[in-house]
Amino acid sequence: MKEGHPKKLVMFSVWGLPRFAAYSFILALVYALGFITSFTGKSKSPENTTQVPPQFLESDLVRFRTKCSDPVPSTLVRQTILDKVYNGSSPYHGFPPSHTLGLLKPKRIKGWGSYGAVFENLVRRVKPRIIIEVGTFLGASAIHMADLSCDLGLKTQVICIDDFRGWPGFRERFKDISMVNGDVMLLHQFMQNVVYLNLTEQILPLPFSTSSALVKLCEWGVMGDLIEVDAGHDFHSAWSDINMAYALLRPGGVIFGHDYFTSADDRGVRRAVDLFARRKGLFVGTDGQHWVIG
Ligand SMILES: C[S@@+](CC[C@H](N)C(=O)[O-])C[C@H]1O[C@@H](n2cnc3c(N)ncnc32)[C@H](O)[C@@H]1O
Ligand SMILES: *[C@@H]1O[C@H](CO)[C@@H](O)[C@H](O)[C@H]1NC(C)=O
Ligand SMILES: *[C@@H]1O[C@H](CO)[C@@H](O)[C@H](O)[C@H]1NC(C)=O
Ligand SMILES: CC(=O)N[C@H]1CO[C@H](CO)[C@@H](O)[C@@H]1O
Repeated sequence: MKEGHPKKLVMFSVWGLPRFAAYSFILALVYALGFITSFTGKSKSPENTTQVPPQFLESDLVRFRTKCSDPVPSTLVRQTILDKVYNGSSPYHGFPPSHTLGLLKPKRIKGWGSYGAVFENLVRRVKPRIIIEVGTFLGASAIHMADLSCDLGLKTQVICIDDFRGWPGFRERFKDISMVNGDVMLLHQFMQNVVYLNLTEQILPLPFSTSSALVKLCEWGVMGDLIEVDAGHDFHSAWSDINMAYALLRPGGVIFGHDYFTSADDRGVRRAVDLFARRKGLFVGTDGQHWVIG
């Protein structure tokens, strides 16, 4: 390629372009060549690449925090989250604000297998004081678990982790959920459902990505007696959610989740659950479409 310069120079002089234009062109060409070779040179330089031993990569994939801070008593969990996330006051205070009032339905609930027998079976068995739900959407399963707990006379808090974005394209199936400048009203419709059903003292949203919320709950010592995992259904999401959520499980508690049998991501949930159980030496039970550990 280096022989290209003089040829171009000759052609220019033949065309009789002004000297200045020709020089500028050559300057630009040389600059571009230097730029390109500097790039290709870098990527080809083996002494500048660090060889990472493969066993390090693999152990990173299975390394999760397993020990959290000392557990906060169940009676203080709600206040802990109000203080850490909501500046000490309930997010339901003054809800709904005037700018979303007209965009919400009095009640709009839709879930998937959210009323399966597994919920009643586990609430009866575990008698949870704290339920952590990873993946809430409009609150069908959270509300169902809060109702079941109330029926048993338990004073149960349900902590609902969800970014309340749904998933890309979910509005194709939920056209009635309003969107304002790209902001879908999932969080507010979920809260409206909770308000409508008088469950604001039992159910608290934690509107963040599952991993960022689970990291913080571990740091704050917020543990769950019953933990439901029902967020991302691809292998890597489920794998990370299950591992991180398990660190929050109180001794004797139960962790469970939906879609053990669905085909999403080549049965991503099931592969993640099975791998997790195998590594921990745990037994996976099933109840309808749900997996249950504990
Ligand atoms: C299947 S829905 C939950 C349904 C609910 N458990 C029920 O039965 O009514 C999954 C939810 O997980 C949430 N989600 C998925 N990936 C997430 C992530 N990485 N962080 C936070 N939320 C997530 C979505 O916003 C969605 O609302
Ligand atoms: C948090 O609450 C206190 C009162 O308890 C108030 O003075 C303060 O402005 C609030 N901060 C924010 C960021 O809302
Ligand atoms: C919620 O509480 C209000 C006022 O106490 C009551 O009128 C209403 O029937 C309750 N709704 C439900 C679904 O329990
Ligand atoms: C870490 C390392 O080997 N860095 C080298 C990368 O390549 C430049 C020159 O191309 C060297 O100067 C560095 O020492």
